[in-house]
Amino acid sequence: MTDTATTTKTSLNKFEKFKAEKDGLAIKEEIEKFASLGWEAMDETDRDHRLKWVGVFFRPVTPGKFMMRMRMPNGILTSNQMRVLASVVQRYGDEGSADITTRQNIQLRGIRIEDLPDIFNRFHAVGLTSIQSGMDNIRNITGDPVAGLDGDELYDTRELIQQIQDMLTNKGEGNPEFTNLPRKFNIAITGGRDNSVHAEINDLAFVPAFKEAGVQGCRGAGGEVENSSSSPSSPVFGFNILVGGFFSAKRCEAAIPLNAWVAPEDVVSVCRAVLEVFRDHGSRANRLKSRLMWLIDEWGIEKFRQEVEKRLGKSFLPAAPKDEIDWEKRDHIGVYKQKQSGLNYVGLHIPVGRLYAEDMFGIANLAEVYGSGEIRLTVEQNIIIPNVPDSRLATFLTEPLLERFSIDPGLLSRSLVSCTGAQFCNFALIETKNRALALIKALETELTFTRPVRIHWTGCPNSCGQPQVADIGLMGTKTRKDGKTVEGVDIYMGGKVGKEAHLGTCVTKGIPCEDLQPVLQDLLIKHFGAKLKQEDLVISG
Ligand code: SRM
Ligand code: SF4
Repeated sequence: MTDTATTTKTSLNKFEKFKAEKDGLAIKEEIEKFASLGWEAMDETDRDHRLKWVGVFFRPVTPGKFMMRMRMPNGILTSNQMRVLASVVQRYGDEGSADITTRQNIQLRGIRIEDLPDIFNRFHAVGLTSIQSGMDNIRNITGDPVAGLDGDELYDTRELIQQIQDMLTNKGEGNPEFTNLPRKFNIAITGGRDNSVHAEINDLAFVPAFKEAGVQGCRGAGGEVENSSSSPSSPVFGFNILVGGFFSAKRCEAAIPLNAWVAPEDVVSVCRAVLEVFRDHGSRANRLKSRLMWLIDEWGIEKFRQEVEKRLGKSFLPAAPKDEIDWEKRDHIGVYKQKQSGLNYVGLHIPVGRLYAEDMFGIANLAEVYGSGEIRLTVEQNIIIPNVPDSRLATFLTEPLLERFSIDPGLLSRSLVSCTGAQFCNFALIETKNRALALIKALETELTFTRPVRIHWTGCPNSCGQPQVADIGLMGTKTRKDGKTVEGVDIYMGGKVGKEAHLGTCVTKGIPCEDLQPVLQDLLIKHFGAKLKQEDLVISG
C-alpha cells in the first residue's frame, strides 16, 4: 500500500512541512530582499529549496553561484531572448555558461543573488520566465522540435503547449493552484510521427491517434458525444493519453495507456484534471514513492481514470486502437526541407548542450541573419535554426560557428547526451560532460561506424541524462579498483526510441571510468557494427 491524501500530518516528509509553512511561490515577492541580504545571510530553506519555485537553484558545489532553469515551451525561443540569456551569463565571465537540457530547455550558470531583480526584469521585458521550473512543480513541457515545419506532422504542438504553460503558471506570473504538488511532474505532447519527445518517460503524455469518423471529444456528463465531426467519413485527429512514466533512483517505469482519447481542444482541461488528482491524492509521506505512477499503482488504472473524469466533468472516449507513432526517431541534425516551400531547418550539433555567452550571441545572430530569428531546442541538447531560405543556405553553411556546432558530426558525437554531472550537481557520483566528450573523441579516433549510436551519460541514478532510452546508457556510480573507491558506471542497453519505444536495462555494473574505453569499444564492435580503423587499413591495404 502506498500513502494517499489520507496521510496524517505527522507522517508528512520534511519537504511537505516546509511547503506547508510557506508556499514556494511566496519567494517571488522576496527577491529584492534576498538580493540585498546576500546568499550567506538567507534563511537556508528559502535559499536551498524555495528559490527553486522561481527557477533559482543553490549549487552546493559552487556556493554563491546559482543555476537558473528557464521554461521554454516546446523548446522555442527568439534570437532576442537568446541574447538576453547570453548577456546574463556574460556578466560572470568564465564562470558563466548555459546548458541545453534533456527537456528542451536552457539552464544558466554562475548567477549571483544580487543580480536577480535585474535578471527578472530583463526576462520580463522579452517574455522569458523561469517560474515553477524546479522542485514540486511541472517541468518544461516538451513538444516536437519541428512543430509547424515538418511536412509529415499530424499536429502542430506549439500553441497547445503554450496554452498549458499559461494555465499552469498563470502566464508566467505564478499559479498557486499548481505550486504544491506531491513531487515533480513531466508533460510531453507529440504531434509528429517519430515520438521526438520520449513520450513514454513522462508522467503525462499525449501521442497522436485517429478516432473513427464522426467522433470528436470526450462524452458529456449525460454520455452524449460532444463536438461531432463535421465530416462523417474522415477519421478525427486527437491524442491517446499515456500516464505514469518516470525515472527515479528507486524505480523507472514507462508510461502506460490511460485508455482515453482526447481531441486537441480538450488537452488543456485534461492536463488540469490529471494534475488536480495528483495534487490532491498523490502520496506526501515518502518522497521516493510520490510520483504519479505510485498513485496509479495504488488505485489501479480504472479508478485513476474515473477520478480524472470526475474532475473533467465528462468521461473519456476509449483510446483509438493504434497511435500514429510509426517512424524511427529523427535527430534533426543537418539540413531539412520545411513544409513551407523554399525554406529549410538546420540542426546544429551542440556538444553535450554546453554553451558560452559568445556562442549564444553567435547563434542568435545566425538565426536572425539567415532565418526568421527563431531558435529551437531538442531533447538531445541540440539546436535547430528554422526558416532558412534556399537562397541563403549555402552561405549559412560556410559560417565559422558551424565548425564547432556541426551539421555533420561524427556518428557517436551526434547522438551523445549528458546530464550536468559533478561539475555543478551535488548528487553526482561522477564527472559526466567533459568525460563523455573525451571518451567519444577517443572512440571516434579508433573506430569507424556505419550508423549513429546513442550514448547517454547520467551522473547518478536520478537519470536526468536518460540512460534507459539510450543504445548504451552510462549511469554514474562508485566502484572499487585496486582496493580504492573510484568513479565508475553501470551500463544500460536496449533502450529503443521512436516507434515501439521501450526502456533499456542494466547489463553490467561498476565498470571503473578509467577502464571504460575498451569496454565501450567492445560493445560498439559486437552490437553496433563498429570496426577498428586499423582493421579497415589491413583489409583495404
Ligand atoms: Fe533532473 C534532480 C538536472 C532532466 C530526474 N536534475 C535534478 C537536479 C535539480 C538536482 C540538483 O539539485 O542538483 C539537477 C540539477 C543539476 C544542475 O545543476 O544542472 C538536475 N535534470 C537535470 C537536467 C539539467 C539534466 C541535463 O543536463 O539536461 C535536466 C533538466 C530538465 C529541465 O529542463 O527541466 C533534467 N531529471 C531530468 C530527467 C529527464 C526528463 O525529464 O526527460 C529526469 C528523469 C525523468 C523523470 O523525472 O521522471 C530527471 N532530476 C531527476 C530526479 C529524480 C526524480 C525522482 O522522481 O526521483 C531528480 C532528484 C529529485 O527530484 O529528487 C532530479
Ligand atoms: Fe545531477 Fe544525477 Fe541529475 Fe546528473 S543525473 S544532473 S548527477 S541529479
